[in-house]
Amino acid sequence: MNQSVVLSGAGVWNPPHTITNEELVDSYNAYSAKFNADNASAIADGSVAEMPMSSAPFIQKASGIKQRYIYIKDGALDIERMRPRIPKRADDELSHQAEFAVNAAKIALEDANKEASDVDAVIVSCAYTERAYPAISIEVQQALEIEGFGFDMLVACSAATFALQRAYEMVKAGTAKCVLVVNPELTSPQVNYKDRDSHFIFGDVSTAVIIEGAETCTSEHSYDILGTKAVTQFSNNIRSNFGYVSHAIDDEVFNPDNLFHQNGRGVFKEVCPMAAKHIEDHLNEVGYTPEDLTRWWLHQANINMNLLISKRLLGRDATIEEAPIVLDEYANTASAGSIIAFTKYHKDLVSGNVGVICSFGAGYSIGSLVIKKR
Ligand code: CO8
Repeated sequence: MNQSVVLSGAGVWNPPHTITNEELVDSYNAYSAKFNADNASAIADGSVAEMPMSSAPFIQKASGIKQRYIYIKDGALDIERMRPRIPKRADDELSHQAEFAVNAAKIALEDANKEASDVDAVIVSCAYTERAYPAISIEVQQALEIEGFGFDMLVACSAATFALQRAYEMVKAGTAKCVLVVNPELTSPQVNYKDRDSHFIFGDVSTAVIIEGAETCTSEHSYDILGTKAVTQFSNNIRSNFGYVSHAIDDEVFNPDNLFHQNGRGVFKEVCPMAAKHIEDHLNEVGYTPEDLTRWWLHQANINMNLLISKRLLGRDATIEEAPIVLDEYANTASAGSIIAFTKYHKDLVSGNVGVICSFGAGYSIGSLVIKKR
C-alpha cells in the first residue's frame, strides 16, 4: 500500500476565559508584594530572596504575548491560591481533557467534511495528560462513537507534529484509513503563577487535525503531505518533574521543581539554530528551498524566535503573511501553536502552494510536515 496521504481538516477550540498580561501582572505583583512584606526581616538578613516584580510591557516585548485563554479562571489570579480551581469530575463523567479534545475534534471533522464514523483511529497528543489510564484518546473515541483504536502520546511542544507523523505513517501503511489527531493543551494546571520568569508563558486551547488517504478526501481545502521529519536531543533546559513517582518521593509534591520551569535564554539560543537547520534539511529532502514556501506555520513560543528562524533561512524578515503569529491572542499553547497558525491561516493558499508546519521545544524535540495545497 503506497497511497497519497492528505491533511483534510483542522479545528481550534478556545476555552471560555481570557487573562490579559495586565491582569496577570497585577495578581503576580500583589502576591510578591505580600510575600516581601510578610518576609521583610528574613529578606533584610539575606536568608530569603526578595520576589522581583513582573511587567506587562516586558512580557509583550520579550514574547509577543498580550493575553491567553484559560479554561477555568477562578483561582488563578487569587493571591491566596495562584492556581485555577478545577472541579473534580467523577469517573463516569467526561474528563476535562477529553471534553477539550471532543470540542476541537467536532470542528476538525466538519472542516474535513467527515463524520465520526469515517474515523478509525484517534491519537490524543499533548504536553500532559490528566491521568495515565485509561487513555484520554479511548475516552474521546467513545464520546464520538468512533470504531477502531486510540492511544495517547506525550512529546511536549512537538506532540502535535509527532502525532501527525504517526497518523501519516498509519494511513500510508494501511493500518488506518482516517485518523483524528487531537491536542487538548490544558496547560494552566502546570503553570507556576508565582514564578516571574514563566507565569505569563502558557495558555489553554485544543486543536485537532484529520489525516486520511487522498481517495477518501472530499474536503474543500486539503494538502498533500510531501514529507515528515522528526528529531530529538536531550536537554534539561525545559523540565517538569511531576509524575506518578512523586507519590513515593519524600518531597513537597507541588514544589516549583515539579511544575513547568526553564532556562528560557538557553532554550532560545540552542533551539533557534536547531529548528532553522531542521527546516532547511527537511525542505532539501523533499526538493524545495525556503524561498519556495508560501507559508510557515511555526511553533508559537516566542515571536522573536520565529523571526530569527525565518530570517536565518530567508536572509530577510518573513512577513506576517508568510509566518503568521498567534501568540498575541493565545500565548504559548505547547504543541497546539503551529496547528492554530495553520487552522487560521491556510484557506487563502492556492493549488500548488507549499508550506511547512514546524514545532520546536522541550525534549528538545523538533517536528515538521511539508505540505502542498491540492
Ligand atoms: N517581568 C519583568 N522582567 C522580567 C520578567 C517579567 N515577567 N521575566 C524576566 N524578567 C527580567 C529578567 O530577570 C532579566 O533581568 P536581568 O537582565 O536583570 O537579568 C531580563 O528581564 C531579561 O530576561 P530574559 O533574558 O529571561 O528575557 P528574554 O528576552 O530571554 O525573554 C523568554 C524570556 C520570553 C522566556 C524567552 O527567553 C523565551 O521565550 N525563550 C524561549 C523559551 C521557549 O521556547 N521555551 C519553550 C517552552 S514551551 C515547551 O517546550 C513546552 C513545554 C510543555 C508545556 C508546558 C505547559 C505548562
